[in-house]
Amino acid sequence: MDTRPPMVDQKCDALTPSSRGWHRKARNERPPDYPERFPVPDHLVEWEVDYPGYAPPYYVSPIVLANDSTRKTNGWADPEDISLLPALPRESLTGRLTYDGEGRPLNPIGRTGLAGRGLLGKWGPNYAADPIITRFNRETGFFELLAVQRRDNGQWAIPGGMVDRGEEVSRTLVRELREETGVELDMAQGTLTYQGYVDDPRNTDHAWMETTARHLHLAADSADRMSLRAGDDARAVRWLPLTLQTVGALYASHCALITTALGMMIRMNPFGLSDRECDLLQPLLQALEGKTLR
Ligand code: RP5
Repeated sequence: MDTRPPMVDQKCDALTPSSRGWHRKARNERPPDYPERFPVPDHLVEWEVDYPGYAPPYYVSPIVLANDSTRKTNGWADPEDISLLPALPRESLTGRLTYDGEGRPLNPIGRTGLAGRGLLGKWGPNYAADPIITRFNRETGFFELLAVQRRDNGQWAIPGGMVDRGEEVSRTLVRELREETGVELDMAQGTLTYQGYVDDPRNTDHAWMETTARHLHLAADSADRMSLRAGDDARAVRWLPLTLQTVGALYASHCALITTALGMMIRMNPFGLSDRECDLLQPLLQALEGKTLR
C-alpha cells in the first residue's frame, strides 16, 4: 500500500485548454509503477508543434496485459496489438481523434511524456462517470462533498469510476456511487456539469480519461438519513468539508470538476439554495475560480 501523504495541488487545472499550459498532471505526475515521463514543457504540448527528439518511454502495466479481453473472459482491456481491435475509436467526447504513424489514437490535448496505455485498458478514451454529491452542514456552516479516499494513492476523490463495456453512463453514475459509498441516489435528478477530457495522472499519449459528471445537492435532512459504507476501491468514505485546501488536494481533475459544479449551483440555483447558503458559498467559489489556471 502506498502510504505517502497525498500531494497537495496548489493550482486547479481548468477543464478547457489554457494558455498557461494544460494537462499538468498527465505531464508531471505518475502512478508508482510508471517510468519517468519525458519532459514536455507547456509550449511543446500540442502535437501540431514540432518537438524534435521527443522520445517518451513506452509503458503498459502487466495488470492491463493480464486483462486482455481477447484472451481472458471478462477481461476489461484492449489487446496490446492494436491491429486486433475490431474497430479503432474514431471520436470521443472531445471530437474526432487523430492517430500516429502506427495507427494509435493520439491524446487530444497533446503530449504527456509517456507512450503506450500505462494503467488504462482502452486505446484512446477511457470513459468514467463522476457522481458529485454535496450537502450544506448547518452545524459547521461548511458545504460538504461525499468523498472517498482512494486505495491506490490515499487521495480524497469524488466516488467515480469506469464505465463498464456496454453500460450506459447514467447507470455507471448510480452504480459507482453505490459501490464506493453504499449510497443509492437517483442521479438523473442531478445537473449535468461536465463531459469531456480530464487530467489524470494515468493519462498517456495513447490512452486517457474522459468523464461525465453529474451534481446532486441534497437537503440536509435527506443527507443526514444516509448511512455511509466504504466499498470496492475506497479506503474510507466521509462528508468532506469543502475548503480551498481540501478541494485543491482532490484527485486528478476533481478540483476543477467541483469548482464547475459549485459555480453552476450558485449561478443557476437548481437546488433552491437560500440567500444565506449562497452568501456562504460565494467566497469559496471565488477563491477556487481564482485558483483555476486560465
Ligand atoms: C478520474 O478517474 C475520473 O474523474 C474518475 O473519478 C476516476 C475513474 O477511475 P477509477 O476511480 O475507476 O480508478 O480521472
